[in-house]
Amino acid sequence: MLRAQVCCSRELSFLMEAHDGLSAAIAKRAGFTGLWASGLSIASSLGYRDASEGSWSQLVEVVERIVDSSQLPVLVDGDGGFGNFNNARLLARKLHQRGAAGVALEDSAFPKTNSFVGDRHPLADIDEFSGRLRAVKDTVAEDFVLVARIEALIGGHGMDEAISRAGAYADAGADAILIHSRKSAADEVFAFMRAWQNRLPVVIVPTKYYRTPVSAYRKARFSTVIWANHSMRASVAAMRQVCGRIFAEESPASIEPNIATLDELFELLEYNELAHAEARYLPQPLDPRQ
Ligand code: SPV
Ligand code: MG
Repeated sequence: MLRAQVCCSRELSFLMEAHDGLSAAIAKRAGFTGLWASGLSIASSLGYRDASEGSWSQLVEVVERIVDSSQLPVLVDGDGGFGNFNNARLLARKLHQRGAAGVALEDSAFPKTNSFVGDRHPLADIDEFSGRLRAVKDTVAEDFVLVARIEALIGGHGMDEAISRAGAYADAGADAILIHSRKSAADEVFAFMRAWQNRLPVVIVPTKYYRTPVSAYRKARFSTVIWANHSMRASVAAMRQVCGRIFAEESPASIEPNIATLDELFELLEYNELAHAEARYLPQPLDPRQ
């Protein structure tokens, strides 16, 4: 249950990025018990920029594959909800229908810019964004987790703004707060945690401050850490290398030992289950000896 992982557990929990059914299956095999359907990673895998270029319906389609192939609780990066309260509640309802366990909505203005791109990060109006949260809460089932993501620190609006937004979003019914920071050290998120006093569980995304050991997050009583884009970035590095080598050498021979075998792929996606099902459900050929 995502609710247990994000909102209710006393233990620090982890969500691993997935951007398609394959990356979801790999994360599950590694041992992760919950996934983050990353907007950046999904956009990248579709060849879009993380700038509201993909549509909400494309997101919903990808999330369905992530859910199906992993059967894990999935928290979806819903950006700002793709519009106003009406678009946000429609998105949440569709994500719920496709099996997602929750959505994170961020208070950036539409069209969004990835938090690590540029310096121009206007925020949504606090009351208007709170209305989006309320609309989602009023629309989807009780067990669907709503995370309110605050971009005030990313946009340089300061800690007071971040705290006052967190308070408003808690009042609007959010189940947890995601506080995002682009600093290379974790000071900002720790300062937020001290000021916030755990009024709601707090989720973090240590993409830039990756050197901080997770023991520090446990001690500070964060609820959830999201590893937001690492499988996608790993695949970019691997695909670049493979494409470059095959192009240059006009042969895959030198990279063959370093890539997944076909048998690994078949095992990962459970081809044996299909073989068993075929034996059970397809008419079987007659034994020629009979
Ligand atoms: C994502 O994974 O799309 C996120 C996290 O929103 S970040 O890219 O760090 O903003
Ligand atoms: Mg995102």
